[in-house]
Amino acid sequence: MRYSLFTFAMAFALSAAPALAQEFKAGDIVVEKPWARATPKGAEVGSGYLTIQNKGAAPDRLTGGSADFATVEIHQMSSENGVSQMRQLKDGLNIQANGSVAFSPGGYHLMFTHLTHPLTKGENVKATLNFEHAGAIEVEFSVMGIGASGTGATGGAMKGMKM
Ligand SMILES: [Cu+2]
Repeated sequence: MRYSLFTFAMAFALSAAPALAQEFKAGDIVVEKPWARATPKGAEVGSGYLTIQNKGAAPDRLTGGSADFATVEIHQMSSENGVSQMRQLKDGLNIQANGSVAFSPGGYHLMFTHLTHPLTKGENVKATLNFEHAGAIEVEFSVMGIGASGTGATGGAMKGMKM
């Protein structure tokens, strides 16, 4: 009996973090842990998050992406005078030499517009990211709950609907 609670906690932690596709690489660029939020039925937009690492000695640039389930845009959410706003980064996003950029709710995100179907928790969806130097990288987003704030064990926590 003394291990039962521990076992339960472990099982819960594992179930709260569904199989995550971990790393996708091309050249000096490594894309880690892409995840997306599930979308409510009828929603036309969704959002995706990941971390991009540049292991090279020269800067690179994420210039855009594509997917068969949506149009992929690079967005930045920021807060000015307490008002959240987001804008599309039409010129892409610079990734410093030996640097990394984390996409997360409330900051950088990939915006999936013109969704052809809702994103359902537990599924994986594929997209291609294009880098100026590293080229195209096909990545797979793990779809987390609608209120998910990250890929950790607290992924199901409701933290508002920031994108
Ligand atoms: Cu956006």
